Amino acid sequence: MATRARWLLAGLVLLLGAEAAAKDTACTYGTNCLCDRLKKTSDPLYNPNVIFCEDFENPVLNNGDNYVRGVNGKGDGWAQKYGPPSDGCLDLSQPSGVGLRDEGAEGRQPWSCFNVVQENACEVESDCVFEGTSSLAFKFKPGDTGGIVGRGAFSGGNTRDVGITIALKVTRNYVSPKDPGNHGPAAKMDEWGNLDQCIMGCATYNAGNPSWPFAAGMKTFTSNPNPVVLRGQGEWDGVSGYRFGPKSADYDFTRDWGKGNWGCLQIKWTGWGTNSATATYWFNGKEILKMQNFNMTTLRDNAGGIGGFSFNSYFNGADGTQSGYTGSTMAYRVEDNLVVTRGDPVSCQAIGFTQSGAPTLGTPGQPTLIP
Ligand SMILES: [Ca+2]
Ligand SMILES: [Ca+2]
Ligand SMILES: [Ca+2]
Repeated sequence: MATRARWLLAGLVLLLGAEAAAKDTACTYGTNCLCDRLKKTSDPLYNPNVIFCEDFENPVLNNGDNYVRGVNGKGDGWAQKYGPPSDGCLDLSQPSGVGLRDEGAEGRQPWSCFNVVQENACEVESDCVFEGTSSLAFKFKPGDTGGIVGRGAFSGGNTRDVGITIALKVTRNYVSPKDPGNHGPAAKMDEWGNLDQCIMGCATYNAGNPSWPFAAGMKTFTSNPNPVVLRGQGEWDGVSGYRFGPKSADYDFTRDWGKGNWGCLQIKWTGWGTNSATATYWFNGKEILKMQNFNMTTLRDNAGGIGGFSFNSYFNGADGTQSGYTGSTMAYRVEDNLVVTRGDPVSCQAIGFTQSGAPTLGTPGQPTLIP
């Protein structure tokens, strides 16, 4: 290679090295994947506020297929880090005993309820990975509720200020709770705190809701937290719950996201547990929800802040409770680059999205927050 070309290449590498992680770019676990970069002080992406990061690049998270029934007897890599899965995600037809039923919960086994997937080599579609070499795919199997597949803990324990950024996708064959004629089912997103704080989007709250899947709910208040809702809508359930979500003018699944597309969700809470908490949500960089003066002083669970979350994909059945996923073929919800900070959420660009264009507002609407 000519000297001049080498210099140009070196310059290009330097330029690229200064940029954020890029969608569909391979990386080497432990070296230059997103979570490696966020904690490396010499990296432009370094962020000392990160208290949880998962890019699903650790190869041991992807070893569920190695389980051989009756032979192995040890939990797989996912189960050791985040497991075991619980409720609807456990296949009770598998052998009972410690560490057995959760083995192979990850992978392509018929009883597996999720799969750490690789590009062009997964069970549904081909754009399986957002960034790096692997993503997390929750499986929606016909008639199966799915559920919690593991639990992540924040370093440093509870926090009252939390920023969340995540890349999300549902496959094109996914049957959404908002699809016509399918208003009964609803699905949960990942759950925060001790499960009572379903702040990313929650089951029956989002049944039939245009703001699916981000119609959310919190429980265990003894009185109405009564926030000032500056964008979106919220309501007290009169008992112990407060539910909230975007308005159609600001977010509509079909218009602003759509099946088969990757989207970037960012969430920021401050002052959790105080009398003046705030919450702001953005989708693809556009503000979709904003609440202030959220009085959380009567919150019973997680009053001191939140310290972790559960990976979840619980799907209420057509009966609204537990008859499971209503689609006729297995579908995925896929997640990648989940970053949690004790402060501002990292940018969508930092986790691999390109700068989004100017937001377009749709026709105002009034989605119903069904309990
Ligand atoms: Ca990844
Ligand atoms: Ca796998
Ligand atoms: Ca991809």
